[in-house]
Amino acid sequence: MKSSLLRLCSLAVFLGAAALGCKPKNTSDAISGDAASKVYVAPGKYDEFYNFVSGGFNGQMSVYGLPSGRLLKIVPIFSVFPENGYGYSEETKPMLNTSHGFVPWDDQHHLELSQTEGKIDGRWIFANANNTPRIARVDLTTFKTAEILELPNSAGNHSSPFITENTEYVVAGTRFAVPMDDQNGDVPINTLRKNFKSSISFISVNKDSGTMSLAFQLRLPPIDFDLSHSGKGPSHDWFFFSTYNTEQANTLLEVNASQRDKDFILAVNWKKLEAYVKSGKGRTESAKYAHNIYNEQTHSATSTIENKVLAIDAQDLKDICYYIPCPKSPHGCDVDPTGEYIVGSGKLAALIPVFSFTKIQKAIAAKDFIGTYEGIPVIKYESALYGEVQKPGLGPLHTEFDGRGNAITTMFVSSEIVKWNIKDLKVIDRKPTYYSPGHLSIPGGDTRSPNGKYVIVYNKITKDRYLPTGPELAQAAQLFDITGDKMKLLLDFPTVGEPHYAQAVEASLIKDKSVKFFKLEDNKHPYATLGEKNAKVVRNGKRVDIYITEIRSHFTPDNIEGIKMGDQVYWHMTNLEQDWDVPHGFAIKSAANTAELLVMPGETQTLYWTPEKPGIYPFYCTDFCSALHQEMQGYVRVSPENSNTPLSFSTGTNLPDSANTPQYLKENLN
Ligand code: RUQ
Ligand code: CUA
Repeated sequence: MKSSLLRLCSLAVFLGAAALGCKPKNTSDAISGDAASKVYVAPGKYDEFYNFVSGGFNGQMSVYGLPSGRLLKIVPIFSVFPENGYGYSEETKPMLNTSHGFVPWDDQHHLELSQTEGKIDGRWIFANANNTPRIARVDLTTFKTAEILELPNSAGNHSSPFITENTEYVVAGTRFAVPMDDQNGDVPINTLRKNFKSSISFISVNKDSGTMSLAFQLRLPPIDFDLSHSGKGPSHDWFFFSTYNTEQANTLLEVNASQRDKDFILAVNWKKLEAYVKSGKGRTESAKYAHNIYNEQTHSATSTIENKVLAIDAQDLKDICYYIPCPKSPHGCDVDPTGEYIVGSGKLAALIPVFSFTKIQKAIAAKDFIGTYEGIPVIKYESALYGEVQKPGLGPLHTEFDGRGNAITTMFVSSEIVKWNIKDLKVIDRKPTYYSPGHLSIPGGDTRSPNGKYVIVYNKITKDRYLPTGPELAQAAQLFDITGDKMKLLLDFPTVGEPHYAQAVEASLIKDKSVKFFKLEDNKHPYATLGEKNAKVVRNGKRVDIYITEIRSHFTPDNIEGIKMGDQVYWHMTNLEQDWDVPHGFAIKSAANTAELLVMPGETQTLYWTPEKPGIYPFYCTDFCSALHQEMQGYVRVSPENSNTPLSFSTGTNLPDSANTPQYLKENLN
């Protein structure tokens, strides 16, 4: 206990001193003279890259253009989004359904673009939710969340979503060890070592449709997975995971999970594992998890609860899993473009170990193990090690590659990025960042073919960088030119949410495939109204379906009477426009928790409404769609439950009662 406390104290002193001591002094010095022209994208011109940035605690993904740093879009994934009604409309609510019910907010850390032969193919981007473990697939033709798959037997889904080179699998490692879902979880917390397990989920991805399915889960000893990356080229069949808490502590991990000098990188031969599963080696366990799919034809999501998972134990398979000791609580686990070098970044280490895939294979063949950890062989550190980067900086977290034989690593504690050569492990350059960088991203920087033009760094702390905005400050991204030996800071801009991992890709791979509007003739929504003449209001007992259309600049119908108290009203809003960039909105007064919609051209979205008292309720369009946008409005009348107001609806025919015409209008004064 005493030694634990001592360690904690010395660690705190070390981290504190480093954070103070290394804060760069003169921040303006760091900017090179021609920086502005390098990031200037003239009005009307496109950026060269899309930058997809995780939102952290906002649960969304944001999309920026690079090099300008212009925010292009926020794509809602795991949290409701009032900007476009995601999670509010009847069609999108099922996307946020889980085995625990509707979850409106999650924590999104990592993004991974789909790949073909180790190169980004621009089709989909995968995202993880940590808190209620899920993996999502975003379609890059619509920039919409197309699918969300919940993961059973997992908690704090951090080590995900990392993919194999042909997007065969999306892989997700659990952060927390937990009792398995089909076991009694009512056990003392300090029986972790006996009653808890860790799992890695393998999610298969359909080559054509992208549809995901939980193929199998690998069960492992109860240690925490942090990050991962798949092998490439020669190491294609392998997956690598960083772990921490090999101490198997269940309390005060800050101290108790920093006891051992080394934790592990776990190497998994997923190809062999897949073969074992195909030969029937798994067992079926009961589990409960949601699988949500958005259908672009019906413009609607469905949520299905699955109830089985195939599980397979690492300890039973002697040639699948190997632990490699890695110093000081490794965080990032990054594989270079050749697939030969695996970089483990120990958060508390004063060096960066680089492992060699060839040496790992030799060590496995020669059984060069120092022992086993709960039945899994542990390779001797020196036998797996290619070499160590000495004195790289303090607090290495993440590494990306420039495709020219160099790696760039973020140093959280010493607030810098450090460029080093993979072959000779020599530091080439270091540049301060403002402050405490987490992830970094080079376009294609974790694939076989990076585009080494820029690195963009995501900082955790901004302090004095921008105008103060109260206690909550934006995080910052910083863009560096990395084409020369020396890295040059070009731009720094605030971001939304808290970025963790990000990906970037040449815009040319995505921009021309972008959907401009949904074709009305393809709209298979069961409540679509494909022309104004089809607009109607249909009563079925207490349920009222309003088939309503929007086109510049009116609703059909825009006068509705005969709605009664106790009715369950569904406003099915179809946007009839067939042109790019003409959404219409919908807002109705006092519509409880779903007050608004935003509907894209050709799309149908539904707002559920239960009137709260008899009266007149105005509704209007919320998106400035034309010069007469402000005129895009209407009324609905709600009568008592027992009234006999007939159901009626119209646009343009329910003219004002002439008995009440004001004199001014009668005289037609202008
Ligand atoms: S993490 S700042 Cu959630 Cu990827 Cu390293
Ligand atoms: Cu439609 Cu404004």
